[in-house]
Amino acid sequence: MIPAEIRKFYRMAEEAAAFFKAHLMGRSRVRIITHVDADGIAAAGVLARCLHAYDVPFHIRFTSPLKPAEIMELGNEGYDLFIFVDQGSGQISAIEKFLLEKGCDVLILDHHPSELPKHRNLSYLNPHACGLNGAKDVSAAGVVYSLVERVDASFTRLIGHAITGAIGDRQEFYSGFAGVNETLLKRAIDLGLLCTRTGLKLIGRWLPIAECLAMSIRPYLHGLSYELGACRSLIEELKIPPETTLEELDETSEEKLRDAIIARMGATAACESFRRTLWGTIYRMTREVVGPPNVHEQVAVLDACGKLGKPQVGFALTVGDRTMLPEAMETLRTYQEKMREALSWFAANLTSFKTTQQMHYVLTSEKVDESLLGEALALAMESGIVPTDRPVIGMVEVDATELKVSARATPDLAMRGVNVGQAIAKAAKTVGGEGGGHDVSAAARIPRDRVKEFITKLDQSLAEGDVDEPSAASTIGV
Ligand SMILES: [Mn+2]
Repeated sequence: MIPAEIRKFYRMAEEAAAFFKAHLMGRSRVRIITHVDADGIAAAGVLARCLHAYDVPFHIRFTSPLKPAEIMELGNEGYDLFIFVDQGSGQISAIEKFLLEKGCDVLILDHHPSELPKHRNLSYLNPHACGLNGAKDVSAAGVVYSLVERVDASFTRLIGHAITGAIGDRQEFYSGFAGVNETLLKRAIDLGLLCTRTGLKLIGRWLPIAECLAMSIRPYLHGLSYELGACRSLIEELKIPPETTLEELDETSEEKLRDAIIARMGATAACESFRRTLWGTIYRMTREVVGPPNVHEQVAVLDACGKLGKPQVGFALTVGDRTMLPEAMETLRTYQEKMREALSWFAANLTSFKTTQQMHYVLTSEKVDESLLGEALALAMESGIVPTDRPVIGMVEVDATELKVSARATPDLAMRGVNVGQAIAKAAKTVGGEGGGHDVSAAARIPRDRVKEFITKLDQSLAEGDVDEPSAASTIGV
């Protein structure tokens, strides 16, 4: 029996699909604004394939959520339909003012929380409008997929991309997937479009094992990541022939290898998130995929493309363009290298972390790229490098006057009422900055000279727990 909230979500998907379909049949020109992360890119890919099938001209922009002035400019462009993907809910007042009131049609396909108004030119699909939680029940890729499969059943073949988006937004939990994601995964498996097995969740399962281990940043394997020699001797000790790949390894040998890795990790291995990040379900797409069929690896490629300012390269893969594959894989390597630098900085500078009642925080060096800070924190937590008993806050200098702040919390903490999005929004506002986000991930920009005040306020806000107002989705990439 499908829960009422999910049925309501699918009913709303029907309505949004009807609104969208009217534009597919006419002569509409479509403008898509999507987020520049794995979920936003995967979602845009699914949407683009649908528009392409109907010969609808469209233009895509990959960006963090638009500012009001940018939305005002959109209003001057001659498009018939504006589609906001993986954003838009938090920008609804500007959308109302600059697009809807001008008579433009707007479709919002998002999973960030917000109250959306009724307007005859507006249609939307958002899990929060159905009593679902956009941080865990469905991502933007799942939202877009749920719409296009109602436009035409032939798009069902794209269902695997919904899981890519969900994993990209870290919606795969110890217990598996929830809500809409769970129903999509089950269907994808039943249809044979996705297959699963249990094993090491590392990327590069098609490489010789030592190389695969040496490139791992998720999890970061202390003493093995970027230590090819150490990886080779580990493989030798286990008497695995050097050219063997993880894909070729039988189940028992893979378990032995897992145990050997864990034995190497010392205290880190006691961290549950480390073990869960290392070992578990691997998803493989069987169709409609260019590049690595392993969904975790696809996510890594899309993330890398997004973070390094090449979302169009990742997007090309999601729409099936093979020519971009070498550049995509090269981008992944560059990204891994930068992230490795950040993670080894965290591992070497644990004493720089300060602990308050409610959180751990650190002012990082310029070695940690501002745009990679949030993800680096998440990886450091998953890898057991930094403690996860309370939210972790990273801060890095953007320029002489501004600090970028990123915050991460585990789903466990969120279940206990921690909401870093709300807390950071409140604290940033107090010091004249700006911020927001989800319960487990958030970001802010604050004036550098008010950092002390910000820390105190953030600690206080986290202690207060749930605040009354819903936090607007951040306008800053979390
Ligand atoms: Mn998303």
